[in-house]
Amino acid sequence: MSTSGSTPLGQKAGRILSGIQPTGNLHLGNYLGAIRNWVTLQQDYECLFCIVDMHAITVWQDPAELIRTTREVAAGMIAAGVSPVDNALFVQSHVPAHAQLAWVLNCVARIGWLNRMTQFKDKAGKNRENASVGLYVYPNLMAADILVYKATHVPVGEDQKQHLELARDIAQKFNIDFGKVVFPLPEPVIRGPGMRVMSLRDGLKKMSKSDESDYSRLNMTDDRDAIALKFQKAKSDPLPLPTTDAEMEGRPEAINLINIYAALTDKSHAEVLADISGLQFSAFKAKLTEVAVNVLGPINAETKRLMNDPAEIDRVLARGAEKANTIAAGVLKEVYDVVGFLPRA
Ligand code: AQP
Repeated sequence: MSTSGSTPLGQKAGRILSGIQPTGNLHLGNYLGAIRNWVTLQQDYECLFCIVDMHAITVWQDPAELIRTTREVAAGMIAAGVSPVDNALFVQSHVPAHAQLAWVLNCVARIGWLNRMTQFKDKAGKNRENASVGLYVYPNLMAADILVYKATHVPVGEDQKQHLELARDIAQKFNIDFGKVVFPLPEPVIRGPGMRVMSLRDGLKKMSKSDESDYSRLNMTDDRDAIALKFQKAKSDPLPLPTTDAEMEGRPEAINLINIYAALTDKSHAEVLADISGLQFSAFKAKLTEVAVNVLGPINAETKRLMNDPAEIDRVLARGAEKANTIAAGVLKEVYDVVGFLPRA
């Protein structure tokens, strides 16, 4: 939790908001696709990292489990290098202004805009009529998460680009409707490889906390045996390992394992293909296990250590919420004034 190496606040490149759902155990996809980049971004940006429990309940969550995973996500982020001292690390429901601004934004966003959101269509599936209203307006809450801090930058993966576009549209409409530039238009920020980690059971599906099969993902709390077993069982194909990019075509499972190896070792595809040339899948999977254990082992140990003291995690999150609330309450007040809500006497 040292502050050394980071840029002093006044000279930061901007303000970042990013979030993660406590819908289950953190997994390798969350780490390589998001958290690892946050650790880099925190050096140059003022960062607010939010554990978005209000987003999580847009689909059913067991209440006791939600409390456990909220703490565990916080512990995992800290163990992976996110500083709760330099940044605000907090729980979304601890800062009421998210929900309060979301209501105002519900009245700014248009139904037609939400109807175009592909993630709602994917998540609601065929049973659309039975999806929660919260799932439908999720993008408006996400816009509120960002705009309540006047964040200038948002790290986004491919799947969140459309939601960030919507947040920009809502910000712009609000500024125009009320004739005042209240919100800056948040920009996407992409650092690092920005990779998408796929399921270990299906190379065409993303690795996900809510996948029914635990064998589909590497949890950040998995020990060496679990990691080895999951890679052993990971789907591959009957062909020899590819030796060129061309040979990877049409082989999603092989590509996924090679991408994971490249990301964990910070190597290029060409370097990885040279490293694994001539190996059987089984030998490659043993190598993968070693590199994954090297990266995840220390994070796993630190997460467990932090989880032994839940009261300390709660204190850290309370301090984060205090920092976040100081900014959010000011922005909400400005919004309420602009909208014409009578100030409380
Ligand atoms: N498989 C992935 N590869 C790369 N990045 C990923 N992220 C998630 N899965 C992968 C990134 O992690 C950040 C936090 O994600 P999230 O928890 O807010 O939501 P999600 O993307 O919906 O993650 P999950 O695991 O798939 O959760 P569930 O199963 O609950 O929907 C985001 O930056 C995300 O891009």
